[in-house]
Amino acid sequence: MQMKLKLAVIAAAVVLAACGKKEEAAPAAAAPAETPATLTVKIGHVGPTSGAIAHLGKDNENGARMAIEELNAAKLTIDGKVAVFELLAEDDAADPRQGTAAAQKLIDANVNGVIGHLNSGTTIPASQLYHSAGLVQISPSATNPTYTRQGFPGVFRMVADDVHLGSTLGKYAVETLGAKSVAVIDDRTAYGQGVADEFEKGVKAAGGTVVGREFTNDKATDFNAILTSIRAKKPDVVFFGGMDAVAGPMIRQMKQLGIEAKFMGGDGICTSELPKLAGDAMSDELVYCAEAGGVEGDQVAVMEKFRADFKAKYGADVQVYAPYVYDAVHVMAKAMVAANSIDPQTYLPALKAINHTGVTGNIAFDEKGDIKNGALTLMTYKGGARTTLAVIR
Ligand code: ABU
Repeated sequence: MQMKLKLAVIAAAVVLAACGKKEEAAPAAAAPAETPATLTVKIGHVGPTSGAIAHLGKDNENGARMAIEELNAAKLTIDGKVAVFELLAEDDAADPRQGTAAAQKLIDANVNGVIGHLNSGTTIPASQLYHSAGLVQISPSATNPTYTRQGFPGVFRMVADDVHLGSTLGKYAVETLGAKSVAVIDDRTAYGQGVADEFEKGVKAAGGTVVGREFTNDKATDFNAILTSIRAKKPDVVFFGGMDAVAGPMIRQMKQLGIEAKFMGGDGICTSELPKLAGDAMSDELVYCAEAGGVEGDQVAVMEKFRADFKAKYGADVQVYAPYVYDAVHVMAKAMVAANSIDPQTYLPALKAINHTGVTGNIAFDEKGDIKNGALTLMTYKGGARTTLAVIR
């Protein structure tokens, strides 16, 4: 037994010695490559990705996704770390209550900034919550002037507002289309009513007459009663303050009722989708509208490339606002890099001072947060596609 025990001890010692020798003989392992520290940057986005204008909400959201992918590929450094941008996308269904619920969700998730919302009716109430939470918000498309007139330091708008939009369209109706009388319909939303009021003022200032004012809502599909009333007044132009999902069926019903007036609207109807929504009622040069932004000169090719890249990536034409969302994400990131911080209150001064040439042109904001030197693009539809008539500043 004793001998067996001795042998076992010797065997164990040999194994241990061999192990030790092996370890000693192993070449020194190379130090593992240091992984650079990362910083997660949460960007909130809100738009209506469900409901009648989901096509517009998805357009916006894809604009944000495209920018986020590019930012991540660029491996920007903020505070000595590689910034990893994360998109937190929420749906507000263009409904003011869902808008504030979505805003609260993003605030609770501690986002570092918000791009949105798409509609004025959701953007304005949500802006109160973002302001109270100390967040920065850039709306790519809400055009009601109230948004930037509340005295909130953290609000920004990428496009011209309804005062600019409505008054320009009113003047255009009288002076260029030669309208002597117009009828006005709005959908009673913050955007629709506001832009229609400004259109009325523009028509009157240019010497035109408003022969009728009617109301509908943003979910309506039957306009027979209001269009019949308008037909009796024989206007040269029917202006609609609202979105394309309502404008399309309205244009169809105008044709059914034999109304031959031109149809006008703001940026809410000035979409790639409108010809589909209006169907065979969409004849050439029947509809006039304006996008609340625009590019000229060398920037046209930049915008065209963006549109081609967007279509290749998402299999859909840009509706209206995707390029403005894309630029909004980029200017927010640029301000973070300039301030070397993702804290909204720290990068806010850099955003206020931003000067960036994006796909939508030069981006700088005035003291209220509105785009400086904002453009409008007047458009009509020919062959079922948007056709630019003029870019106006
Ligand atoms: N600007 C047109 C659509 C968005 C809005 O409600 O303002």
